[in-house]
Amino acid sequence: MTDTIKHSWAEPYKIKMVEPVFMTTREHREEAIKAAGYNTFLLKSRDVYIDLLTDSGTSAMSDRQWAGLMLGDEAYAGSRNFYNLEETVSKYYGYKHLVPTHQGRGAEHIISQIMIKQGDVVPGNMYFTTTKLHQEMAGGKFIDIIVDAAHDPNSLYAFKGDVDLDKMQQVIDTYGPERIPYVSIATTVNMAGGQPISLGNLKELRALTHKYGIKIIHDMTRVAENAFMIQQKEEGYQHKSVAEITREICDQTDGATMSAKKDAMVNIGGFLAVNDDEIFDEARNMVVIYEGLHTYGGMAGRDMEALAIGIVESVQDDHIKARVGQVHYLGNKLLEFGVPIVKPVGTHGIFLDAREFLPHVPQDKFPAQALAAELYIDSGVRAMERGVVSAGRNKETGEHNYPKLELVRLTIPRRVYTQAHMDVVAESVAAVFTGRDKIKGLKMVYEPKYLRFFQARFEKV
Ligand code: PLI
Repeated sequence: MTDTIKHSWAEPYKIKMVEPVFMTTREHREEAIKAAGYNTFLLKSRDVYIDLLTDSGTSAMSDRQWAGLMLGDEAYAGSRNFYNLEETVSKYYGYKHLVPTHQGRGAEHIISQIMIKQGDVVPGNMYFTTTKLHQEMAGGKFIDIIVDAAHDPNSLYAFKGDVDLDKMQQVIDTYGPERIPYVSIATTVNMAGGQPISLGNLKELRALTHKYGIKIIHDMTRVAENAFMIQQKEEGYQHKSVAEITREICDQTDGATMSAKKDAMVNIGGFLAVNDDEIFDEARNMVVIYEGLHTYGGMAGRDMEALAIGIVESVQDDHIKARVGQVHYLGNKLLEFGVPIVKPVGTHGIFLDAREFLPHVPQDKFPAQALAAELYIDSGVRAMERGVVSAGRNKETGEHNYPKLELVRLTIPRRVYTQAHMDVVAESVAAVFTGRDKIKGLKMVYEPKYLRFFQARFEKV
């Protein structure tokens, strides 16, 4: 890391092009969110001022990535951009084989179908929506083995993404290793509030699973952010670069699914990467059915080039320090305002604790969904529900899953917004917090079968 800026997270870039956004009135926003069924996913982006829905595919590419688009080799087979991407993945992440996919869930689909059989169980450090659904659709059952602290928004434990090794041992004892195709380990646990796993814990998990011949599949969507937190907080890693720590994380695992739309700062893309030759062979067979030929897998050549460049940029210490620094700037402002958020502050966004924010709204009236709608009405800031709506229904009983965490995620796209935008967001959240007593819950009036949070519709109760 360069030391020209010692005490600030200021951005290591300057702005070359801008995209105007629209300012709207409160009346306009009240109409817009009603028309969207109080679901921020159903708003038109034209009606949004500061878009913190997601950090997925919303980052600003660098001038080098844009230049990379011009080097697209759009041959159907054997594009040179594929080989460049393959070499980059191997150099920075260390995985032997690469199968490109159109985005992360494409890779999740393929690995789940290859590795999971009916009746299997898949332990993991908290669920992610699409990952869990693909595991279930392949016949598996997800079992949460994350440390208890991850479910407590006020626990200050530094590595809330850690696995509880006793829980892992219990899963092995209960089901037997033959029913565990792999352990699903995310770096930067999204649903826990963007919380990191420590390398010490991952190495212990590696030792335990190795004893039973169980593989580890890594959801490496935000691995560089996790590596930065290890550098900052884990004993013994202060003098290692984010790139070195990223590689060390990947080396503990047997394969990975990647949504390149996050860490790697492309607008679309992803991949499956594995070390096992046989799994690779099957994955290459499957990718041609669902994604595209194995040398493009749903991505254009130019997208693979931008991705290869984005991977290199994503592990630069100065970049990641500014990226996480901006998230922490917003988090610290909200803490100063006394707003309840998940602590410690994570790396890709701030998560409002809707239970504590709206204690008078019961979980079956969707407090986080209602809070996200109010925030939009107040300032045009678009956030996302990460609570009971996202958790879906229990596959066996049909009841809502009631997660301990009922959160609203303010997700920060990379290299897109300024410190002044963060101030507007913080002030708006504080204003909604001041008027919180008047906020009422919602009822669900339309519920899609899969991943309901994307398209569900609500009305005010
Ligand atoms: O959106 P995809 O299909 O490229 O990736 C799915 C996916 C997998 N794992 C994790 C940890 C994710 O965060 C993820 C997608 N996340 C989205 C879209 C988000 O808004 O967080």
